[in-house]
This record gives sequence, C-alpha cells and structure tokens, in this order.
Amino acid sequence: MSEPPIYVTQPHLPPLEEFIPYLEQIWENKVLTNNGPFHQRLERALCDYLGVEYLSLFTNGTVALVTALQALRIGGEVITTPYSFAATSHSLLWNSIKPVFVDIDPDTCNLDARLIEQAITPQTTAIMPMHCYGNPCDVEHIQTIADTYGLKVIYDAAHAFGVKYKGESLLRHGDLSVLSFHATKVFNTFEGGAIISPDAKSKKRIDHLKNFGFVDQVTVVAPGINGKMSEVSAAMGLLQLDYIDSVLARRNEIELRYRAALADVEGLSMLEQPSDTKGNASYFPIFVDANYPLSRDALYQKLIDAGINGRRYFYPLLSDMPMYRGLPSAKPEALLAAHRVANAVICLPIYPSLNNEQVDRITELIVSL
Ligand code: T4K
Repeated sequence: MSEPPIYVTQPHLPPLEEFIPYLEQIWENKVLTNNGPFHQRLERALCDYLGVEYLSLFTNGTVALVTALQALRIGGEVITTPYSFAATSHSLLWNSIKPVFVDIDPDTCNLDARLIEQAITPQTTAIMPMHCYGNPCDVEHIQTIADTYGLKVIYDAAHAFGVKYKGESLLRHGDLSVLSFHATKVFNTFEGGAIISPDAKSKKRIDHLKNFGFVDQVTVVAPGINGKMSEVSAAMGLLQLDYIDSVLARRNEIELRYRAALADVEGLSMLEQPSDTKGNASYFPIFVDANYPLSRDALYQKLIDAGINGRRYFYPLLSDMPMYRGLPSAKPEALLAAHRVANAVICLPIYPSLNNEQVDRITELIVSL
C-alpha cells in the first residue's frame, strides 16, 4: 500500500471533544465576536505565555500588518525584505506605501541590516523586516539605524511565535510586531493574528482601528477596518495554548533529527542555530547548491514524486512579482543574495504529528542520491 502524502506542514488539532465545551459556551451566551469573553481571555493568556504586555488579536496576520502600518501613520517609502510571503509587501501597497527592497543576509535569510542605511531617502518613514523562519533579525543594529534616522520599525513576526532572543521575547523589539495564527503556523486559531504593542496607548489605537475606528456607539476616530477575531478562533487559541509546549518540543526534536541526518551531505546546507536564541522550529529550510547531484527543482520534484510535499518558501522573490518588479529597488543585481537563496531553498515538512519514520524516509531519499 502506498504511503499517505506528507505536507510541508499540518495544523496541530487538539482532541475534538476538548473543543466541544468551548462551543457549548459560545452557543449558550450567544456572543460570537466583537471582543467577547474568549477573545479577552486569549489576549491575556497570550501576553502571559509570550512575555509581552500588550497584544491585540486579529482576524489574520495580513490585516494585522495593514493595520500596524495605519496605527503608526506610515507613508512614503518603507525598507523591507524581498524574501518573504506576499503579505509582507502587499501590506505596504494596501497603504499606498512604496516598498524599497534591500538584500538579505544569506546566513540568516533576514534583511541585511548592513545595507539598510544606503537605501534611506528623505521619503523613508519605516523599516519592515521579517524574522524569517523564526530566526531573529539583527534587532539591535536595526534599532540603532531607526533611532539615528527617526524611523519606525514594524516586524513581520508571522513565523516567530514563542521565539526567545537573549532570554526574552523577540516580539518586544521594534515599535510593533505582527504575528500570524494561520492554520500552517506553529500556533493556530484556524485563521488569526495579533499585533504586539509596547504601551496601552498604542494598543488602544490598534483596537479602535480593528473595529472600524469605533470608540463607542457614536464616536468614530479613524477610518478603521474589520480586523476582529471571532469567538470560535479565540476559543481554539485558548485550547491550543494547553498544547503549545509539547508542540514546540516535538518540532525541535524533528529539527534535530533532520540536522543530524543531513549534516554531511555534499551540496546541501542548513541555517545555523544562533546560540542566543530559543527557536520555534517553525520551518526547516535546506539549501541545494551546484555540488549536489540534482538541481533544487529536480530534488523538489523527486520529493513530490515520493509523496513528500516540501515547499520553496520563498520563491519567487517578492521583487520578481509583477506588482513590484518595476520598482528601482527590485533590480536583481541589487538583490543577489536573495536570488541565490530563493533559487536554492526547499522547506522540508515539519509539524508535530510527523513521526520519526517519516522524517527518516525524507532524509534517506535526500541522502541516497
Ligand atoms: N507574513 C509572513 C512572513 C507569512 O509567512 C504570512 C503567511 C503572513 C505574513 C500572513 O499571515 P496570514 O494572513 O496568513 O495570517 C501559507 C499560508 O497560507 C500563509 O499563512 C503563510 N504565511 C505561508 C508561508 O504559507 P500557502 O499558500 O503556501 O499555504 P497552503 O494552503 O498551500 O498550505 C501549505 C500546506 O499546509 C498544504 O499543502 C497542506 C497544509 N495545510 C494547509 C491548510 C491551509 C493543512 O494541512 N491544513 C490547512 O488548513 O500559504
């Protein structure tokens, strides 16, 4: 009998019977959304778990990104990474902001902080880096640049749930950080997201913005949007939190198993695990170079033919997409590292229910070539 397909990720789902009491409570009190009791509980529980003071839940990470830019009244040009999911730079276009792409550091896949200053113009208002695969950006260097030039920093932290940097939450860096709780993420609420803010005033503005700008029944202070998380998603989040430690532990075990099996394969490399970071093993990228017997795309296809659905996150680059490629900063010759990495990457399957036999089947296929 053939093996069932393996996906790049599968959502963690707690036992269904544990979700039923939450649904019964929703049915009983008839509050489905608009800052209901589960929503309030989840905001508090996430602050405690993540080690942050202020968090606003959202319907998804993309609307949270769009709203974060609104909250800080960002306009003009924003320096960002070409190596990310479409939502990162799309959130700029939705705010009529011009993205300015800066190359990545191939050792981390994050925006190369050493190249930011040369991209600053009088129109620059902010930097929007992304903690790629949950690996911290060079947060200190980025903050120094932001302070020097009076820029805001908004982190796309969609991959960074639970990541600790130098002993504390990575989400405490920058002016705002944005999480995604999509089904494919380490912590999921079906769809969902959040903005982490540094003070009560910022959270208040964000909470108004995600509720059409309403402050009370008759006062609307901004052209806000509907970014609210429903009670079903908030309930899912509360239940997921009971399992998050075991989810992260299993992800880390899988990562270690991959690293051990793939350590000495000629033509393959992996990102180093930074010693000052407690990661979340949200993705497991490998990079295929010319010394490997197959091209990246041939290996990707070989895996698919064996029922192993890796993904080329992030290929193509944002800067190569039709809505961005005309920008001066999208020129491939200025984004050499990003191109090299995008043409080499395959993210291997990683999720809590992936068992050791499956991991071994994947690595044996890669090693045996
Ligand atoms: N910023 C960054 C850096 C991001 O990576 C993302 C999202 C965002 C912002 C925006 O956050 P959200 O607005 O999404 O909250 C997926 C996700 O849809 C997307 O959330 C994620 N990044 C991106 C990296 O990956 P696709 O199009 O690759 O997903 P899809 O549907 O092909 O799913 C991948 C695999 O996961 C499937 O082959 C099977 C499995 N899967 C997926 C879903 C949706 C399941 O088993 N169950 C499911 O329900 O974008």
